Amino acid sequence: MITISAFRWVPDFAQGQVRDLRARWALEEAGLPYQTRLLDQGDQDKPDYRALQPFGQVPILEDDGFALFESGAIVLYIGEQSETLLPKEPRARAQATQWLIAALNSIEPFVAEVARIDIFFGDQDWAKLRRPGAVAFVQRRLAGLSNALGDKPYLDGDRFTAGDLMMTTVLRILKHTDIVTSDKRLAAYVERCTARPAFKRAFDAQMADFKKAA
Ligand SMILES: N[C@@H](CCC(=O)N[C@@H](CS)C(=O)NCC(=O)O)C(=O)O
Repeated sequence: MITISAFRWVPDFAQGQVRDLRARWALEEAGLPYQTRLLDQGDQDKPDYRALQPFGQVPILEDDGFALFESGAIVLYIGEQSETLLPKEPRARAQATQWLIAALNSIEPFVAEVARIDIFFGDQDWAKLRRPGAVAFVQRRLAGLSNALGDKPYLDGDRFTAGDLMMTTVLRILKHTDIVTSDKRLAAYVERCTARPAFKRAFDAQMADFKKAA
C-alpha cells in the first residue's frame, strides 16, 4: 500500500495546509488506499528520512520500495494511475501537467512570500514595507489566472485535473486573506474544487491525525 509522510502535529495556522494534503487528495481522487508515516519533531532530520527527502520536508510517497519527494512529482505519480487526474489523451495530459507546474512555479512562490510575511514576520518593519509590493505582484498573477480560467469550471474546461488540484492547494495558502476571494471567479473556483468529496476526505484525514496527537 502507498505510504505518505505527514507531520504528527503542526500549529493551528498550518493545519489543513500541510502539503501532504496534496498527496492525500490525489489518492482520494484516484480511489487508492494509503497509510501515513507520521513524523514527530526531529524525525525529518534523521538520516533515514533525509535519505528519502533531502530537505527534510513532507510529503514523501513510498510505494513498494520506491520513494518520491516533491508534492508535484507525487501528484503526477498518482495521476499515472487515475484518469480523473491525468487524461490519457497526450495533449490533454500535457495541459493538465502545464497547470500543475504553473501552480508550483508561477503562482506558489509569490503566494508563499505573502503568507510567510503574514505568519512569521507580520510585526517587523521590513515586512510592513515589503507586503504591499508582494501582494500587488500576487494580484497581477491572479488576474492572469482568473482571465485564463474565464467562465470555465476548471482550468482545462469541463473536467477537473491534477492541475486544478495543485492550483487549488496553492490558492488556499492565502485563505487567511481576501486576496484570492476578492476575485469572484477564483473564489467560486476554489469553492468548486474544495467541494469535491475527495478533497473533504483528504482534509478530514489530515485534521484527524492532528486531533489524535493533540
Ligand atoms: N516543494 C515541496 C515543499 C514541501 C514543504 O514545504 N513542506 C513543508 C510542510 S507544508 C515542510 O515540510 N516544512 C518543514 C521544513 O521545511 O523544514 C513540496 O511541494 O513537496
